Amino acid sequence: MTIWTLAIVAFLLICIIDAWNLPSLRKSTNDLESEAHSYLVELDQLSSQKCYESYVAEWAYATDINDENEKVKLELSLDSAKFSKEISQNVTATFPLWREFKDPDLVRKLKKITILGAARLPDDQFKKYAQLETDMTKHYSTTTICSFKYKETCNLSLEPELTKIMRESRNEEELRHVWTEWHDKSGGPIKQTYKKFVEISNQAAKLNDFNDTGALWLNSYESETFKDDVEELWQTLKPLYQQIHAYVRAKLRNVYGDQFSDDGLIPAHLLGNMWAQSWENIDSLTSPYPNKASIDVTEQMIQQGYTPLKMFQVSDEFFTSLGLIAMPDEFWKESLIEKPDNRQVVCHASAWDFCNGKDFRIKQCTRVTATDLVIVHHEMGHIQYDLLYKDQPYFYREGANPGFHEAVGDTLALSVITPKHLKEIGLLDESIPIDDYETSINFLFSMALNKIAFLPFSYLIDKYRWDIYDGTVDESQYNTHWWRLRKEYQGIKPPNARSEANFDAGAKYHVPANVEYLRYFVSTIIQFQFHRSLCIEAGQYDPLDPKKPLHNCDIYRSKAAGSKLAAGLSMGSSKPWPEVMRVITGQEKMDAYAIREYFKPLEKWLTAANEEMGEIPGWK
Ligand code: X8Z
Ligand code: ZN
Repeated sequence: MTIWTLAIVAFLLICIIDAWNLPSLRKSTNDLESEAHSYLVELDQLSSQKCYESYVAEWAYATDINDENEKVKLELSLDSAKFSKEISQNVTATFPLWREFKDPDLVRKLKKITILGAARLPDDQFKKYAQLETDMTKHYSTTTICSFKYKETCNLSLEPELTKIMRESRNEEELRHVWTEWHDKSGGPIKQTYKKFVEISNQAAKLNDFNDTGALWLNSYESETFKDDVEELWQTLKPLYQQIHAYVRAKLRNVYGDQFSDDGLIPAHLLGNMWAQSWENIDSLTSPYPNKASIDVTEQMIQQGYTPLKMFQVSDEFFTSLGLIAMPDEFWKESLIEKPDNRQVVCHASAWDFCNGKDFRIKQCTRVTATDLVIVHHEMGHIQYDLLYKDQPYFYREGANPGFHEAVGDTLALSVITPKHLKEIGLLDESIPIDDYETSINFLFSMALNKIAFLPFSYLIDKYRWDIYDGTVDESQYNTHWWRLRKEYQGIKPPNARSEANFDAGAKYHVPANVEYLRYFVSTIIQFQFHRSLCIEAGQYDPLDPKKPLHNCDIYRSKAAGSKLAAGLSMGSSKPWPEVMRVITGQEKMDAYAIREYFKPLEKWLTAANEEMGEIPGWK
C-alpha cells in the first residue's frame, strides 16, 4: 500500500465516522423533530430572559439619554445579538435539515429563529451598526432650534414646541423658519452616518440570505406579491387622494396665495405637520362647512381639566368595555406618559413589551390634544396586542405582520372619535347636532385629512429606502430622490431650495431610528377592514341601511366585537397573516373596499366641490 492509498483510506474512514456522528443521519426524523420541540421549549425561557434584560437597558436609555445608559444599552444589545446568533447556529448545526421537518409549526418557529437581521453580523460589525443607529436617534431626539419670534431662545424641541407651532401657527414666515431649521439641523448632519448605516445594514441582510435590507423588511409580510399588492392599493386610492389634495390646495391658496405657482404642488410647510404626513391640523382653514359647530375636542379636553393620565384611563376604559384586557398595575406604575423636564428622552411615542408577561409600558410625551388622544389609543393598541399573545411561544409573540400591530389602536380610535362617541364620553356638547349631512361631511373631511393624506407619505418612505438599499439610488442622490418621491406621490414641494447638503428624509424619526414604515400604510388599509367587520359584529353598521353608515359606527361596549378581535390577535404570528385576517374580517386579503366605503359620501362631495371651483386634481 502506498502512502497515498493509506491517506485515502484514512480520509474515507473519517468521513464515515463523521457521517455517523451527524445527528441528522443517525436519528430518525421523528426523533429529531421531538428533540427540536424540546429545544424550543427550553429556549423559550432563556430568550424571554435575554429579551427582558436588553429592554430594561434600552428603556433606561430612552427615558434618560446619557453616556452611562448608552454604554449599558449597547452592551446589552450586543449580548442579546450574540445570544440570537448562538441559538440560530445551534439550530443549523443540530438540525441541518430542519426545513424538511414534517411539522409545519416547527418549521415556522425554526425559520423565525434563523432570520436574525442585524444580529447576524460579526460582533465588531454589530457594534458599529448599533452605535450608528444610536447616534442617529440621539441626534434626532436632542435636536433643538431657535425661535422665530424670540431669536435668542434656542432650545425649542420637536415635542412639544415645534409640533405646536406647525399645528397652530398661520404665519407663513414662522412656519417656513421652523420647517427649514428642523430639516437642516436634524436631517443634514446625519447624512454620512446614514450612508455608513445603509452599508452595514445591507451586509447584515446578505448574511441572512436576502439581497438587501428592503428585501429583508418585506419578508415579514410573507408574500411574494406584497410590493405589487401595495402598489395596486395605492392606485385604487390615488384618485381620492388627488381630490382631497386639490380641494386643500384651493383652500390654502386663499390663505397663502403667493406661496403657490401653477405646478399644482402644495408647499410642505403649510399643512399643519412637520412632514406633511397628516393634515388634520389645518381643518379649521379647509373645513367644507366652516359655520357648523366644530367637532375638534381639544378645547373641551383642556376645559375639562384632562391630563395625560386621564387620557390613558379613557382609552383603557374603551378597551375593557369591549371585554378586552385592562392594563396591568405595572403598566400604570412604570410607563412614562409625560415629558420630564430634568433630562433628555426619546420623545417619539412607543409601546414596550418586556417579554416577561408582566411588564408592559408606554413612553409618550403626551399633550392634551385630540390628536394625542388618538395616539394614546394607538399606543394602547400595541400593548393590548402584546397582552393578548403573551401566552404564545416566544417566537410567536409579535404581530401577524408589522401592519397588524399598528392597526389595533387605530381601529378602536375610529369608533372613539365619532361625534356620537365623543358625546357619550362628554367631550362634545349634547346640544351640537351631529346627524345632519353637513356635519357628516365635515367629520369625514377631517378624517380624510388624517387618513387619506397619510397614504402616499406612508408608502413613499419605504419606497425611498427600498431604492437606497437596493442601490438604485446612491448617496449623491439621497435628497434629490426624496423630493422626487415627495412630489410624485404627495404632490408637495419644499418651501425653499434643497440640495445634497441636506438630508430631509433624516428629519423623520423612523429613518434615523431605522423603523420600517410600510407598516403604517398597511395599517391604514386594514384598520378600515377591521372596523367594518367589528361594526357588523356590533350591529352598528349595515351595508344595506343608509341610516347606519360605516363612518358613524361606534363599537363601544360590544363584547361580540371585542371577542372577534381578540380571537385574531391572540394568535400572534403563529399563522400567516391572511389566516388572522380571516378570523377578524372573514376575508384573507388586504383590500381598499372598506376604506372607500367609509369615505364614499366625501369622495362624491369633493369631486363636486372641485368641479364647481374649477380645481383640477393632480399636479405637474
Ligand atoms: O410612529 C408612530 C407611533 C409609534 S408606532 C407614534 N406613528 C407613525 C408616525 O408618527 O409617523 C403612528 C402614525 C404614524
Ligand atoms: Zn405604532
